[in-house]
Amino acid sequence: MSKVAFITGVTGQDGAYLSEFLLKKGYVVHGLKRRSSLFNTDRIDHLYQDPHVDHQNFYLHYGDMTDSTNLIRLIKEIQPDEIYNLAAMSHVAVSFEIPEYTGNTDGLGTLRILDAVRLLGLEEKTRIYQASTSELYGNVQEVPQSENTPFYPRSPYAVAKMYAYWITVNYREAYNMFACNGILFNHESPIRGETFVTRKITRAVSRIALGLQNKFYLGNLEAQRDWGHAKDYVRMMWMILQADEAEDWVIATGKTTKVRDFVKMSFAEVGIELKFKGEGAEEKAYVSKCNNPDYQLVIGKEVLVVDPRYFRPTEVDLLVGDASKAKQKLGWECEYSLKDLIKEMMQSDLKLMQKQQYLEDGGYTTMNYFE
Ligand code: NDP
Ligand code: GDR
Repeated sequence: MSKVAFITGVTGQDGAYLSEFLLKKGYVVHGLKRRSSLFNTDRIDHLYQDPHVDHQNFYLHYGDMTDSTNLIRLIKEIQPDEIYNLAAMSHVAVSFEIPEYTGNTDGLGTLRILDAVRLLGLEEKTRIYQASTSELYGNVQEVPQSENTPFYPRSPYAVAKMYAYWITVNYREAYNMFACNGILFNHESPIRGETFVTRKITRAVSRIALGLQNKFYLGNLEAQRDWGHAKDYVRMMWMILQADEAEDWVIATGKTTKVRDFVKMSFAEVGIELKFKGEGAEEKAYVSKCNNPDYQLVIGKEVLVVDPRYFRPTEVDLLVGDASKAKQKLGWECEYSLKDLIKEMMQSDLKLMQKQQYLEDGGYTTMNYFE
């Protein structure tokens, strides 16, 4: 019999990679999808199966993390062996704009999943993975951060995720449920949301190299993040639920990089060198060398400007994770380096931007570029 998984947040970056991973392992996968006015299934369209044919193993269900009765009904119908709770309002900066909604979805949403499993008497059958985050460390108390580092959340998102973390631990201890937190550090990919800093950078650098855009704007260039590849991280989500005991796990590469250096590395990937001038809100970056004959960039051209509108009311300055426990006990290793990740993201965005340009040149579409 195939195992059955229920993934909330199936339309997101991790939901898409995890669905693909579990389907390859022979799982039947059920995903929770919010109703939206557009399809919003781009990341999982390649997995879609016609519901009118037999032997379907990938199903989508309408639902929302703020709707308890919907979650209870779905879990009752699906009877999952494993639940991966990935759904969240996941943008830290946006959580300052919509803090109550973020608390409801990211914090109480997790309780709704746990309590549905308990109410339905599935405590012994269903294992639960909770998408916890390095944002819990916030104002860091220790470098690198491990499972034993104290939390100090610095955004409504992180505070909501802190509730989710502890309610997961509490349900494990109170009801003997197999419920685990994966404390994942930043992980990216070519299908990362366009407003997270890595994807914003690789999209903008691609457009600048192709001559489709002059410059772009970022906030804090000094922030340091431990960036990995989403494919390595979804594999670990699965490993966490196959472990002998329910525990909490840090997943990270152990290397940290400044936003500024991610920008440099992305430009370097297409043969462009940058020079930074000024400080803080005054900082700008210019082209200092262009080694790629395909790109006609003038030396001295301004390509990046710091815009304080992207600064956060409270920032997380330095994240770097210690994943020794996962490596030793579960044998997890990253397969991708940061350089591999940037190369893959740049190649993908260059192709995407060229495709959009062809369509626009042919009069088939208007290009939207949101920063
Ligand atoms: P995304 O933002 O790409 O995806 C979030 C998913 O949650 C989307 O499918 C979204 O649906 C869904 N969602 C949001 N609100 C609701 C709601 N109210 N009801 C139902 N579904 C909802 O995030 P990632 O894939 O990057 O991250 C997955 C999880 O891991 C998140 O919980 C995130 O907070 C956490 N995390 C992510 C890290 C990272 O670096 N990527 C690191 C650590 C933790 P829709 O498509 O309709 O918007
Ligand atoms: P983060 O990711 O907040 O770490 O949360 P994000 O990519 O948004 O920011 C990383 C760092 O870059 C700085 N930054 C900018 N960020 C954005 N988005 N846009 C900008 O223009 C910009 N300029 C500088 C930020 O200030 C920050 O320091 C991600 C999400 O996936 C969370 O859901 C997840 O929990 C954590 O990673 C781990």
